[in-house]
Amino acid sequence: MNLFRALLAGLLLFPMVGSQGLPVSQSSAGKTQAAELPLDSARGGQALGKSGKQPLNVLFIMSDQHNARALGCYGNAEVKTPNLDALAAQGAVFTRALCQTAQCVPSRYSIWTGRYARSTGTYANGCGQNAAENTVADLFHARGYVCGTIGKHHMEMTPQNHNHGFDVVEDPRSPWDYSKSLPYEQAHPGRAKVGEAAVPNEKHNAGVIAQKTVEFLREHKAKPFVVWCSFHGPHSPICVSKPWSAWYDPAKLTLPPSWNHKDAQLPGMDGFLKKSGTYETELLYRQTLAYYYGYVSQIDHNIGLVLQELEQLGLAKNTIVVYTADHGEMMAEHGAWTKGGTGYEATVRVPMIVRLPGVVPAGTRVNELACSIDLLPTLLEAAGLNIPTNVQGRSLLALTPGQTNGWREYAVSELGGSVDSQTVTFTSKTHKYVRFKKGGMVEYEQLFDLVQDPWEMKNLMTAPADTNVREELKQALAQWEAATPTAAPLRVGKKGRGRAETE
Ligand SMILES: [Ca+2]
Repeated sequence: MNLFRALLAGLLLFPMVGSQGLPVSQSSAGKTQAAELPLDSARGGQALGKSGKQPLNVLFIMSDQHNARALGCYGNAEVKTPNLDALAAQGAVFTRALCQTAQCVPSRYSIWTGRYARSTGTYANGCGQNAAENTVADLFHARGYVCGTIGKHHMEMTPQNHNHGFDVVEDPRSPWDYSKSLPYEQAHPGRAKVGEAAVPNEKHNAGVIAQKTVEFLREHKAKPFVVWCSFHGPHSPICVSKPWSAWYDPAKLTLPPSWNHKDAQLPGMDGFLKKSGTYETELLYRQTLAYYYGYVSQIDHNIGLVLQELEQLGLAKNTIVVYTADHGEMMAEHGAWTKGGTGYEATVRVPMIVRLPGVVPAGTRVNELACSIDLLPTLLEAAGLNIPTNVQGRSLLALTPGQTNGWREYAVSELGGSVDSQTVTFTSKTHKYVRFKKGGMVEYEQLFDLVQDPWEMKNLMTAPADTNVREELKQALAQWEAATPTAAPLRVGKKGRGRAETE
């Protein structure tokens, strides 16, 4: 048994079994009714009172389009993220965390279900969701938890899917209405609007979501709860309130080394760059980076307010806190903003921080490949609940620094309307293979040595010296594809068809 699990076993009142997770209770054939689910542990919601222990709460904080390099705790000395840095110092930072789909809806659904897009059928924005899937809220709600989602969820919420198990659904403002309602300076022409917001933080979307989350905590502090606090930013429009709008001097910021490197052969690159906006000068990159950092800092401030409330209510010691993003942001890498359908680290790598008092030692840094689909089983194991057998991620509590316990060698991200037309990014600890498919045909490939070339500026696909690595990754990808259940796309709408049409 590793360190995290040993500490968790001491905290909980149930036996631990092996390194593959807790005993499972559910068939992969479909959703199990709540009544069929057995009690899991002394800490689970229905077992309240039997053990005398409080159940574990879940505070899941996420943002939209946060490049992992834009965080102090991930090594950036220019952006100011004191609250997330403090959270990281109190728990674990997963330095190599990858989302499974670099697009809103499929990535979020993968997080909620612990499953790949090709297995749920929610491949892209515009796809529906299969109500037979179990989401995080379905699973915790069945144990007596009150589950709330505050802010961006981007899902279909219907009577048929019981709001995916959420008792409370609040999305205070649509981000798109919000973008239209606020004037902003145009730092550059193009779709990705950038500038100073006309409203203070209290009326800014980020501030409103934090306040609503605080209100949820106050109202439900006596119950076991799961709250999803989900910010719309730093996704564009990059509209930043004072004072954060003026925190960063564009002239003093460091652009990523790849800002002037563009792969002209990359499929969809023209449309991608057009969508990013028009950046004729280095100054425009710098100005946009300054506002992006400002938006990250504004969100960090609001996360601080939520964490402060958790502390003041006496809930911090008994709440697992997670911070992540649905995907990254190009952030000037390869000349681009937003994300497009690429497999670059800027878009598929995400921040991932987990604080679990008494279980995850402060200051832990884990360099193994972590995935967004690992978060659901992590929450379930931490709370002492069963992990359904069809969950494809693994609890991160199996990891201890320096002790990998047979952890995965590869991580997969995919993006596109179907398995025949998508970008697949297949990452090992040292390399990355990216395959662009259209209509069942491979139209482009990339291979990067992430150790020698962390900014991905040298495509090694045709380098003779890297033949073995390339073939190893392609074979491993083929094995993964053969072993992973594939569902038909669920109603791919207009937005979900094209790689470049991402949100
Ligand atoms: Ca998104």
